[in-house]
Amino acid sequence: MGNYFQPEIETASREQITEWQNERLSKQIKHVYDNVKMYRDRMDEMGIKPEDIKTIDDLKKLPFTTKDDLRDEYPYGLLAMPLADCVRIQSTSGTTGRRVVAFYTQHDIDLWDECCARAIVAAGGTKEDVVHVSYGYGLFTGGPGLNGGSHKVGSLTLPMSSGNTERQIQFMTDLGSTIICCTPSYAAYLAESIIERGVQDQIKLKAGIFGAEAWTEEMRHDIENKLGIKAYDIYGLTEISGPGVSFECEEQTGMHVNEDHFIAEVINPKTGEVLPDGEKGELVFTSITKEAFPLIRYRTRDICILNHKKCSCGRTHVKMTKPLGRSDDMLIVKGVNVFPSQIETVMLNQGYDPNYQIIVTRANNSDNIELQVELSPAMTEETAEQIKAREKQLVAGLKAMLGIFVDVKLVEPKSIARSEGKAVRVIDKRNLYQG
Ligand code: DLL
Repeated sequence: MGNYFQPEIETASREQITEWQNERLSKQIKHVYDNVKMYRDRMDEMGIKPEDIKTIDDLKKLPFTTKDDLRDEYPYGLLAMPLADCVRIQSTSGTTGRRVVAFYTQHDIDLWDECCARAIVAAGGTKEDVVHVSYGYGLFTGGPGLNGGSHKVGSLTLPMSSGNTERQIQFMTDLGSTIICCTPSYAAYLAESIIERGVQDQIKLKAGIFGAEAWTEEMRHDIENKLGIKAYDIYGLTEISGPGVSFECEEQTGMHVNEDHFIAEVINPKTGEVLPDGEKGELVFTSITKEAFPLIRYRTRDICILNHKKCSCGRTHVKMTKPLGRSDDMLIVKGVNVFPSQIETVMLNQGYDPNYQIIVTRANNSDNIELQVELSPAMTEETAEQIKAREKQLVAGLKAMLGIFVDVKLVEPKSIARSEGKAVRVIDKRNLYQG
């Protein structure tokens, strides 16, 4: 049996969890019906009244919420509380079209922090620990989420944020960091940098909490061996709060969803039909305790499997597998969510035809994204200098859109293979998804 942050909740009986979910769901539906026009209109259209939603079995009567809804309602449309009652905004990367802006009341932040605290305690964290947070701070939820969780646990929190590896290692050795929170790719990079500097024996790390992007079991073993730690997975998304929607326990066979706050369903992404335990499909969340930004049946586009089997850690909340893929074409490159359509928009705006290929690779634990774009026939008349200038302009446009460097290669017209069916736009050589 492990340690829990909130034992009575984390090990509650199924009956108790269902009771909480039923009660909170019906309250939440009334809250969104009263305060969010989009939900009210949809329910009115379908002839559903808040009183019709009494238990979690009624959930399937309600329509899904999608990323497009978030875009259409940007920025305030889905806000369910007066702005004056909100204390925080977090956001995903991307431009307006794809950017998600989530709002939090103080109560929302408190619950989010508790979810992250559960993850830290599950990884062995206590108030004696030094929690080194190297997720980005700012609009990204990683830094603020784990920071808040660490405070709740009472650990000494090092709000490092990302980057500056030299300083990270310095603090880690000087201040004796025991738990590191960052993306798995940064963890792997840190491990290599520590080995390169020969300072392994000055590192006191015992555990890592890694998420925000896909990572394989091989990567887990590699990080665990190199840093001499146990590596735990953590999952979440800005729309639903941030990290801590689910987290791994010592069994390391999937992540417990914090079911007292989020109802998880898995659906067939094509038909929307709810699938039974053990079947692979798209993960859908309903936030039942969020005040400011409650989403009902939000389609995450993450593909996974749910499993209610008893866990040796004693926790009773349902487990989800690591995401096994996406049901859309979103890529996570250097921790940034990238849609091919964003890249296409920049290209088309600069006068290129939509003949391109995106190649993602990983070397030395660092992602690289290359964009090959065909010159249009007229452009082939241009001088080498003009073409260089074009390349630069495209790099700058992509940097402005995505916030990351894209290695642009302008190629001859008709040199990118045409496909007979759906164009193959993305070649992801990282093979991060398993199963
Ligand atoms: O990545 C929140 C987070 C921060 C989670 C820190 C864990 C740690 P977004 O930027 O909104 O939020 O991206 C959410 O990232 O839909 C998944 O596709 C992916 N993702 C998040 N955690 C994992 C994970 C944060 N453990 C999107 N494994 C999600 C695989 C993950 N993919």
